[in-house]
Amino acid sequence: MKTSLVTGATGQDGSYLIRKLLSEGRRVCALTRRVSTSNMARITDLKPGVQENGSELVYCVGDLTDSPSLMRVFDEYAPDEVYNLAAQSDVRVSFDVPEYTGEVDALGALRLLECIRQLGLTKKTRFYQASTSELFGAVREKPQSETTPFAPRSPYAIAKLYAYWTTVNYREAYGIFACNGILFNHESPYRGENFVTRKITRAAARIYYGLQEKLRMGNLDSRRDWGHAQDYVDGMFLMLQHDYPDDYVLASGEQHSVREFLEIVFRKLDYDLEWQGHGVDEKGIDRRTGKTLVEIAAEFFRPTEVDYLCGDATKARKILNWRPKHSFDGLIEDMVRHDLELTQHEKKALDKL
Ligand code: NAP
Ligand code: G4F
Repeated sequence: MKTSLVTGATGQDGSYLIRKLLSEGRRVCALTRRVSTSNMARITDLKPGVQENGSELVYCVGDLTDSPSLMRVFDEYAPDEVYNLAAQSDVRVSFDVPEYTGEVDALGALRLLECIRQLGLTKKTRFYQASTSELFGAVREKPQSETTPFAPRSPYAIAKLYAYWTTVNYREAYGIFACNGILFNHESPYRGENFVTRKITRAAARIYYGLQEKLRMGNLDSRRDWGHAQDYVDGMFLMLQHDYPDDYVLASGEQHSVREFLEIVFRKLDYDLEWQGHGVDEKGIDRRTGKTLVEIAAEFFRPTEVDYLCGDATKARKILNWRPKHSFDGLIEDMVRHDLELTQHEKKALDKL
């Protein structure tokens, strides 16, 4: 049985990837870190031990800022595959904690690759690095592909750039089967509530059920290429099963503005947003009731923004036969439906008080 180590196991992608790997019959070592409140919400249903199909799940504790903990895990499990998903992944927050972001996102990847090298696993262990479309930053061409020059615009993207090149370097210098997945934004009902799509679907559902009055937003005009996380973890898996290591863009090839995303979500809940005013004074007002549902708040703007991302995933399609199954509207449906259900439960619990 092949052993796959997943860092960032408690995150959005980790929670989908663990399920995928278990369904493929792997022994999965899910790396979690010590935090003061539970971080297991997305994977509470995944119990350790041998699963029904014979696969196995093991939880191990480690932190990307702590080499000894990583060495211990590699020494114990000698994984056949490592998916490095762990990161301080919030771009805006990376401006507040730039050094920590570098520790986890840049040096964290280096520490894992050093475990492979120092423990003599270079011929055995395949390595996936969660690289990002944020590397393209102030984009040099549209759409962006594997050959588009990088121009990072945040401490997060700069840290990820270091990890990207470290992955390439360890592939070339030591022959490690190491791949970068340059993934464009991917969302799901498991997306953290700090990211814009989930913030919107969660707030819209709360407004719908009368638990919240309005939503405070940052830059509505930035454009992103949004896909569904489930499709993107399939792509990560394909990269490590291929005959040779390489770097791939995964993207939907469609892009939409934050404003459009808001309008579609609210329309699904029977609101009809009309925009009035400019800059931080702009408001989103429901045409039917005249109520202000969206306001702008300066705190959600970034010192430097990535205005436009749209990916070209031709290489992944041709070489890995990767194709996303979810449409943009299907993604929004999935998220809205989930958050309506979640909020309905919340409301029922509150009504009982
Ligand atoms: P996420 O939901 O924020 O999950 C991040 C994971 O990293 C969590 O499990 C978190 O643990 C863990 N982590 C954070 N700091 C750590 C540390 N010091 N040591 C060990 N684990 C640590 O992110 P995601 O959306 O699943 O993304 C997965 C990866 O893909 C990230 O590397 C992200 O930067 C990258 N990426 C994401 C996207 C996207 O659109 N989602 C696009 C491109 C690239 P806790 O649960 O304990 O906080
Ligand atoms: O949802 P976001 O925070 O995602 P962002 O910055 O694009 O980063 C995500 O995708 C990257 C891949 O390209 C990953 F590497 C990264 O780890 C993360 O998963 O913001 C999307 C856009 C930005 O332009 C932001 O300025 O939405 C804009 N935005 C407008 N109002 C907002 C808000 N973003 C957040 N988080 N909150 C707002 O209120």
